[in-house]
Amino acid sequence: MKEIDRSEITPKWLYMNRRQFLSKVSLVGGAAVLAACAPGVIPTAEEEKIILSDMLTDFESIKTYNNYYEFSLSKDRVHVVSKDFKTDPWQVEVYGLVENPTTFSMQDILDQFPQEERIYRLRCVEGWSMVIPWMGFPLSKLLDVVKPTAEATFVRFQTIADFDQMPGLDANFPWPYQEGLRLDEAMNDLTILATGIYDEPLSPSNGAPIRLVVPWKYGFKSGKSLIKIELVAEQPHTFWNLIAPREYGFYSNVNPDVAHPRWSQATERRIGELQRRPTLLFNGYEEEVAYLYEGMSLRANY
Ligand SMILES: Nc1nc2c(c(=O)[nH]1)N[C@H]1C(S)=C(S)[C@@H](COP(=O)(O)O)O[C@H]1N2
Ligand SMILES: [Mo]
Repeated sequence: MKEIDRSEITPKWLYMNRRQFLSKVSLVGGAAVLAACAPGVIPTAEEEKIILSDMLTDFESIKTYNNYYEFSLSKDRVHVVSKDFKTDPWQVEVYGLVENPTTFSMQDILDQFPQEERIYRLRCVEGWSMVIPWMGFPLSKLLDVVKPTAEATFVRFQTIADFDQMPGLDANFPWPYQEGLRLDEAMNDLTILATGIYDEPLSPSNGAPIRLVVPWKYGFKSGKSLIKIELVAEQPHTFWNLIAPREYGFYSNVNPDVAHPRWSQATERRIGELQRRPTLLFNGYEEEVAYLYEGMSLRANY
């Protein structure tokens, strides 16, 4: 009989030792947690409660409860319809207003950019959330290689639209799925390109083989299965903004005080929990990103 590996049945935070755990979760916490993780500082019971309140979402839910419209509009069908999605060979073309336009194969990317774990909250604009242990690397590392020119002000992200493999493309939407960030948002250290979750390569349902993750914005900004990254001078069109401009703005920062026209954003349902919990400004990453929006109305720039 094959013995069950502890890691198959135990949430990762339980088998990591406490110190490792605290250093890793620092990224999901707020100010109190960051303070608690300074070297030599032991968190108070109150701080530890905040840390433990952001427990990782179980891997099964992360892989089987998905928004990925190119495959299916039903969250619980995406993983079924996408399971044989071919992601090898795969290339990501980085071009536009850059000194060194480069087409990276997935192998180039894994060879050139050391992968690190980033545990982030993910908040969908629909009002549910997860805590996901991504593997990936800061997008800024890749942009440093291609060197945006002085005219580059925005980054446009384009994801794959493969009619042979993606039945959801039959739906009448403005394909391909596109997203955008201001260049300074793209350069922020929290913005990553993810290639794995829980020490495994991304499943197709989560955006294999490489996807964007911008944890302080609603989940739809984090485009899956990227094939193009273009540096541009003008704010790019984005998929959801084209469909419903009054409902989905370019910025889409998580904000409990700015309601969606059809529902409140004040609370969220964390997958795996029964009670709703309060939604945090910038999804809890205010300390890291508030500087990007100084002097800007977050209501006008929704
Ligand atoms: N290409 C593409 N990327 C996408 C989507 C999509 O439909 N197509 N859905 C977005 C939405 S609405 C969310 S909430 C997240 C969900 O990511 P997850 O399924 O990995 O949790 O992916 C985003 N990226
Ligand atoms: Mo979403």
